[in-house]
Amino acid sequence: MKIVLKVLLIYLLLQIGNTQTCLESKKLDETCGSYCFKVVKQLLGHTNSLQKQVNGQESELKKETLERFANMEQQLRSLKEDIEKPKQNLNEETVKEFQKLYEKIGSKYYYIERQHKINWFAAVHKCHEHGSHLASIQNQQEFNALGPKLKGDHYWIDINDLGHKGVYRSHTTGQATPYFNWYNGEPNNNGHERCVALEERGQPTVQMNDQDCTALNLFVCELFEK
Ligand SMILES: [Ca+2]
Ligand SMILES: [Ca+2]
Repeated sequence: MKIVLKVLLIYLLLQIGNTQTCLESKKLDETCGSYCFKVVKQLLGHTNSLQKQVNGQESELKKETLERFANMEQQLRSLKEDIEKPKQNLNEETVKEFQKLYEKIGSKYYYIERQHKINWFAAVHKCHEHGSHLASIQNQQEFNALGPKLKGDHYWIDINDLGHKGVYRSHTTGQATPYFNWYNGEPNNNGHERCVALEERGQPTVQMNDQDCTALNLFVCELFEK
């Protein structure tokens, strides 16, 4: 009899689940008899009480989890700031180091690359990395000061006619180029020549020639005026 009762109790607990309703109590009473009903009812009461505790703990757990997520998000944000900050400082430091390489020639500061030859676009980028721009010669005085420093090779400057063929502009300002000093016969737009270099052709100083922008040349960067 005791075994039958136990099996029945387990069955009923499984069937009834978490919520006790009047209907279920009635059904239980009919199925189980009054003694059994009293015992099972107590057990169900205990189960419900446990369930409430579990529900309470679940909501606490949810709250705690949300708080943890918020905390993690804050930590990630702060970590991101920490990572970006030194990078910014490093760039500023790098720029300062690069700018030590600039020399005053005439009234402006220039960096003359004498080893690595790159195309015009890469030269634009390289000067930007220094916090400067490709040399933008404004007048005869600047040309006279810089020219003698550029020996034996081709050096990119900021003049180009990439926008409209034959209309030369300064890449630095986007404005029409204020000063030219072309070799005789240049610019000749030979093939696809849209970028300008200073070059020496056995003359006492360099002069301008339009070249293919993908040609590999040395280059001159110039610091922005403060
Ligand atoms: Ca041209
Ligand atoms: Ca040319």
